[in-house]
Parts: sequence; structure tokens; C-alpha cells
Amino acid sequence: MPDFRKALTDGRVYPYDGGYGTLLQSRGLPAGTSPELWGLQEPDVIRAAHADYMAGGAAVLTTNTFGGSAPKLGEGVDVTDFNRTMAALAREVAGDSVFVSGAVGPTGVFVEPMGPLTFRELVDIFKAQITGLAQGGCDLIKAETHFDLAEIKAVVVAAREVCDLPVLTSMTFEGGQSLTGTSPLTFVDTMQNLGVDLIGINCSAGPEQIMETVELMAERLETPLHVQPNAGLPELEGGETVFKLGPEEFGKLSSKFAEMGAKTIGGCCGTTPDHIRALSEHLESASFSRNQPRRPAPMVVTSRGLSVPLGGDYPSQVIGERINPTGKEDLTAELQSGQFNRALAMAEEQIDAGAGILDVNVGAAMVEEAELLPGLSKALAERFQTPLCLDSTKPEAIEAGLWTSPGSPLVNSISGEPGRMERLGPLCAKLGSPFILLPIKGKKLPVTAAERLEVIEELLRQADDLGIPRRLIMVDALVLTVSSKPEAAKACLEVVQKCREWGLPTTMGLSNISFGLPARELLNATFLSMSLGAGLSSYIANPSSGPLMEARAAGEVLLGRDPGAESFIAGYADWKPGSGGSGGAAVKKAKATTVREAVVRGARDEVLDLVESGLEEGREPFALVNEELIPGIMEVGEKYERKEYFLPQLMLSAETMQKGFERLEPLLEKDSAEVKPKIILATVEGDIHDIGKNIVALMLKNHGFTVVDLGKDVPAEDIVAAAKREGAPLIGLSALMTTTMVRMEDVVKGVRDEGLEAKVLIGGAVITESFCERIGADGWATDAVAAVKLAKQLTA
Ligand code: THG
Repeated sequence: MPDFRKALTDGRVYPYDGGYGTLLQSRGLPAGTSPELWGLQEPDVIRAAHADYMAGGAAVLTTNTFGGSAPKLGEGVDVTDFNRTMAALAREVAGDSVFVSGAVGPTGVFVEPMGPLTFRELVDIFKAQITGLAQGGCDLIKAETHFDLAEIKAVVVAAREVCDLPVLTSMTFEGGQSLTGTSPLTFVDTMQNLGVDLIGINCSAGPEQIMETVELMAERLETPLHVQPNAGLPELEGGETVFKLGPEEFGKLSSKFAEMGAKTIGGCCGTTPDHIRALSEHLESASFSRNQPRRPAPMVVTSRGLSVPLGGDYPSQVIGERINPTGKEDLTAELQSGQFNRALAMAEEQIDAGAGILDVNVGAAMVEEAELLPGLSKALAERFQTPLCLDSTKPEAIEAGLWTSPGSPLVNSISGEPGRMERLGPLCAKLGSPFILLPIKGKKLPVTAAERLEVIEELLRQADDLGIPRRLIMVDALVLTVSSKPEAAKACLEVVQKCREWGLPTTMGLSNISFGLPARELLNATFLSMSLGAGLSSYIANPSSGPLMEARAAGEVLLGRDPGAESFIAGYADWKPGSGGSGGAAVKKAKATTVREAVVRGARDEVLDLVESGLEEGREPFALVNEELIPGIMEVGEKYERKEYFLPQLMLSAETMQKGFERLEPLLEKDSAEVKPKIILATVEGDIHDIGKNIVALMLKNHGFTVVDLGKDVPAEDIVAAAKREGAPLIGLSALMTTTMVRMEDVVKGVRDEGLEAKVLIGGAVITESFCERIGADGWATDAVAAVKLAKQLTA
């Protein structure tokens, strides 16, 4: 048997196989049919497809299991059995001469907060699939065409739980973002934290367009690259979707990825064995060498949408300390009653003041940390992009928090406390979470630099023995109070310096230094300046402290990490000695004060109170809808279009608006006889994707439409009949696949044949303007916000 892990380190670039969907269709797969279930009935066609790709030069094959997860296969299919069968079939064709990769695509169901599944449930779904793939003889697991960071992370975690096969993760991006708001670089950072073996892009577009995305990834990409572009962009000809990039052109363009660190290159939609033949010919002279990142980072902490690099030449970061009940009665009381309003307000204040990461500590008497820490982390991640630092003395609370995080949150902390490294270290490695290493062991605090470094080295050895990668470790230099331990400050600086020499990023709980002394902010700021000079990468503090932020801003200029002093000038151009201000970043009021603001911020828990007080003040229900809810959601739509907001925020705002609207709706019918335009929504026959359609439905409801949602996989006759029955002026159709979008034309025809007035609008990942024109639809939309605009235009 060949060993794929060995292949990863040799000098060869391996041609992958090409697309199966389009190929199988040309060999009899009926449009709209699941290629997985069809493959069970027609194993010879699948065998032949594998064999043809092999004959074309593919050195790695992909199993026919892309939609082989339980939600995709539907009831009555044994998931593990199915995947084992398909993997064994590919293995049989491959023999010992080429590798087999087990394909794991998206489930079509969202993980919370956007959908019903927990991360753990998603992991279990993938485990059933990957167990079969491993048993069937795969050489590696290949997560592909994913668009949600949490979901692709779940594939990696599932693979780790059931086998020790190498893992390749490949996402698909559109306009520089994945569907749920992850950039190519944040994807790279999060996957490198997980230690996957290959990181890639597939689908999305043709080789030329994908090149730009790879450029974005290259900034910090160290892992071997995998690329599977489409045969150009989809175009429509005579009712069929075609990809026009021919084999020779495709092969030539795609082979260029070898120069960008690609280990494996293949094709996605529209590619054929001929494409792979041309590609493998071009790759014969190519050689693989690992990509040198333009700006490597010793550590990166991520959320679903943001990366915060730490150490090396990157600027220092403030870890906001305020979400911590110690010494705060109101926060303690609120957390004890399971409420998050104060904590959320503190998050917003700290982000506005410049925190790059938020420490989250819910440790107080009568608080169940293992429930509250994940609960608050989820609430924070729904509203803010800023990555989190999970801070607890209770390992079970950290563990629960890690299981709800889509990206790579920071863990605070792992000390030398017995059992702590053994319990949390491997968990951090498995879930790709960086952690703070706290040099405390036994009862006596290490005071001198030598004592601290000894503990640090011991803990590092322990981490190495557990197989924890260094990229996940940040050292806490351990700030002790200078009033009781005068030598402690200098010891701290020495530790920072030493860690910098070792290439390890550092942090510290800054305010400890000045405990028991007057003018604490002055001491803190001075100590910060000294520590930055010694090479400190981050510090835990209150970002609203003016002197601290001043010291940092000035320090970054002096250390040459603020090119052209741009940030400094932006924040401090009007600075006066002693002004002590936060340097530009105005501290916003944290609680929403108007209904509109509540919608914009997605303040789901505040909106009802605000609506009530509006009503009490005598405002008309109609005015609250027209002057608050609607302008609020419009603003959210604009932010979404400007890419300031992403899908999670859009949905949270829509939910907030819905809550407000449900309260006002009964009052409205009395004072206005306005009829709400009706729209029939459906995903077309053969297509079982309904995430996009459900988002559109939610947004339309929020803009005053009556939505009749027919669900997914709906035959054209049923859609036309519903439009007729309901007298609806609008029909909205969704299709995700190139193979099912052609069903939209049947609906347009049906509407025209029945003589209905209804306008048909269409949407979906592969829909284009020319397709819309070709089938005679009345309009197309690229996303939920555009769909609402279009629906309004068409009913105006
Ligand atoms: N290293 C690491 N983690 C840490 C620390 C550290 N976490 C906790 C702590 N030290 C850093 N966090 C805080 C949080 C709050 C305060 C100080 C440090 C604080 N609270 C005020 C009080 O107690 O009175 C309340 C002030 C307010 O309202 O903000 O000062 O060293 N790895």
C-alpha cells in the first residue's frame, strides 16, 4: 500500500481527479438525482469514472461520497455502510498504484447559531461517514466545497476521533468570503491551528479567479496547498449548464498552482478525464516545495470571521479583561441569574476601545461555569467578530466553551497544576485552540527569572511529549506585585525577552504590577512600554485605560510596527498632555436606546422592552414599524452589502426585527388596511438545499411580505398551482446546483402557460444574469438582501 503521509513530503506534485457531477450526468445520471444513491445502483458507471480519471493521469481519486452524510442521504440509508461501499469501490479501481481520498461535503444543515445542530452533533454526523470511508480503505479524508468554518472544523475533529488518516480541508469562496463570512486567510489560520495536512480551495471559479484567492491565503500559508478549480465559470447554452474552459487551457493554467506551493491539483465542476490528462502532462515537469509564507505568525487566534496574529513582527494586542465578575457586583448578580446584558455591553465597549481579543471569565459563586461560559461565548460570537479568550480555572468549563467555538479561541490558561496540561493540552491540540501557558507549579510562585524559565521549560517539555504543536503556545510572563516583590518586574522583562528569542509569543496580566500603590495607571503604562520594548506580544488589561492605550500606540510607532505611524496619527493627532483619552475610539453607549438600534445591533433581548416603551410614550405601532424596524433592517442590509456584516449578524438582526414585529402586528391590522404582498417561495425539484431560501424567507417576512414557503424539492406544477391558488404576485425560486437550476425554466413556462400575472424571481449560487434572461425570469438576486430589494421593485 502506498503511504500518503510519505507522499506529502516528497518532491512530486500529484494530479487529483476531476469533477464527478457533470461527468456522471453525461453518463446517465438523471438531473436532480443524488449521485450518491444513484451510484449504489450503478456501481459500474462509478468504477468507469474512477478508471477514466486514473487513465487520465490522476494520482489521487475521490470517492462518490460528497453527499454521503446522514442529512444528505436521508432516512433508510446506513451511512457507514454506504461510505464503506463507495470507498471500497474506489479502492478496488485504484489498487496500490494511486491514492483514494474519502470525500466529505457539507450536510446542508447549519450549526448553531444559524441552524439547529450543535457542533458536537455535527461531529457525530461526520463520524458515521468517516468511519465508513476509513473502513473502505481510504488513504486520506477530504473535506471539500465547504462554506462554513464550524462545519469544516467538525469534519477535522470527527476524522481525528475515528481514524488517524491525513486530512485535507478545502473551502469554496465567493468574492473573498465564504458564505458564512470566513475569509481565505482566517480559514488558513484556523486549519493550521488544527494541524491539517493539506489546505485548499475547490469549486468557486476557474483557475484564473482562484489564483487571486490563493494569493490571499499565501500570506500565512505554510501547509501544502490543494486546488481543484472548475473548468471556468458556468455558462448556459440551450438549457444546459456548461463550463467552457477546454482541457489544454485548463491544464496549463491550473499547473501554475505548483509554483504557489500546491501539492495536489485537480478539477471540479465541468472537468473531465481529458482535463486531468492535460493537467498531468503539464505537471510532469513540476516539483513541489513548501510555500514560504509572506508574513508568518508564531500564533493566530481566530473567530468565524477574524484572525488575530500574535508575536513575530505583528503589533501587540490588548486582551480585554473586563468580562470578569471579580470585584464587580452588578456583573456577578447578572451572571448568577443567567443574563448576559452587562457582559455584552462590556464586550462592545472594549471592542470600541481597541481590544483585539476578549477575555471571558464567568467564575463567581453560584455560577455553573460549564454552562455559562459556552452560553456567553455563543452570545458574543453571534454579535461580534472579535476572537475570544476562554478564562476559567475549571477544565470542564473550558472544554464546554471550546466545543461551541467555530474558530480557534485562546484558552486561559494551562498552568503546572497537576492534571491540567494532561486534560486541556490534548484537547487544545485536537480542537486547534491556542493557549496561555502559566508558569505556576506547586505552592510557591517563581519569583526570579531563572525560576520562571525553569517552570516554563518543564511545561514546554510536557507539552512536547503530549504532541502539542508550539504554534498553540503563548507564555504568560507572570506579573507579580512590585510593591511586595520589588525584583518581580525585572524578572518579567527577562522572561519576555527569552521567550522572544525562543520564538514564543508572550502575554501578561498587566494591572497586577501596581497593586497597592498610588497612580496605578502610570505604573501600568510605564511597565507596558518597558515590556513592549522587551518583545511582549499581548497583554490582558482594560482597553478603556487612556494611558495604557497611549503607551501602546506610541510603542508600536517606536518599534516600527505602525508603518507611516498611520494608526498613531489617526488616534492621537489631537492629543494633549494629560488628556488621558482613549485616543479617538469613542466609547459608545452599550445598551440599545432605540428600536432601530436594537435591530441594527441584533439586540434580540432588548427589542421588546424598547417597543413597549415606544408604545407607552404614545408612538403609533405603524410608526414603530416604518420609522424604526424597517430603517433598522435596511441599515443592516447595507452593512451586509458593504461586507461589514456577515450572515450570522444578518440573521440575528432579522430575528430581532421579527420579535418586534410580532408584538406590533396585531395592533397594525386595526389601524391599517394595507395588504401585504404575497410571495411563493420554493427550492426547485431535485434540489434539497434550503438554507439560502430560508434566509430569504426570513428577510422577506421582515420586510412585510406574506411568505408562502413550499419547502424544497418542489415540482414546477405545485409551484404554479400555489401561485394560482394564492393569487400571489410573486414567485421566488432557489436552486444551488447547476443541474437543478434548469428546473426554474419549467416554472416560468408554467406561469406563462397558465396566463398568471405572477413575476418570477430566482436566486442561488450558480445563477447568473444571462441565465435569468435566457429562461425569461423577471429578475435574479445574489443574496437575501438583494432578493428583498428586487421583490420590492417588482411589487411597487
Ligand atoms: N494572567 C492570565 N490571565 C489572567 C490574569 C493573568 N486573568 C485574570 C487577571 N490576571 C486579568 N484580568 C483582570 C480582570 C479584572 C481586574 C484585573 C485583572 C480588575 N478588576 C477590578 C477589581 O477587581 O476591582 C474591577 C475594575 C473594573 O470594573 O473594571 O482589576 O495575570 N493568563
